[in-house]
Amino acid sequence: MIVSVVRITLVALVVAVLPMTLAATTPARAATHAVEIADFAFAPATLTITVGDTVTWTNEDAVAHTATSTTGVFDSGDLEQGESYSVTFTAPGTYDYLCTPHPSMTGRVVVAAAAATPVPSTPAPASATPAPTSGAPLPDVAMEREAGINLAQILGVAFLVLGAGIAAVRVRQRR
Ligand SMILES: [Cu+2]
Repeated sequence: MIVSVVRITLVALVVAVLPMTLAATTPARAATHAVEIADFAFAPATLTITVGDTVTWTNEDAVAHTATSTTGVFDSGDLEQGESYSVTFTAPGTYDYLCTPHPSMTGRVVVAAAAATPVPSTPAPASATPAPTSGAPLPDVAMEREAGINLAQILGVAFLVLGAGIAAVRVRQRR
């Protein structure tokens, strides 16, 4: 009986602590996003990423293409078939680009601010840097993590109460 109570308590502790550990060890990491240049088009034409992420363009066509920022932020130069070009975006905003030899080929990278590290607020004219409107996924992720930790805490307290109850019953049975 004593052994089984100890076992139940240990299992309860492991079950309660595990979600906390998992929640704590999943930090936001910089990602790399691929844009394919094929059939005279960028795919995806619009890409939404987070500050610190990298975009890699790869030309699949037999003719040379470029990924050239319309505001001079980046320029791949001619990419022959199979060649790639990467840019890491360190500031939020909307980055339009095109292919210099074929200006009808256009694309856009929308860089959203990171959720964990707030970007220093440098107030700029709204017209100069159109702010990305699709910032919804970031708060969702943060809320999920908070919910996970809360659930773990609730579980932990529940198991502690359960353990105390079992101990109290056992003490009574002894008397
Ligand atoms: Cu082109």
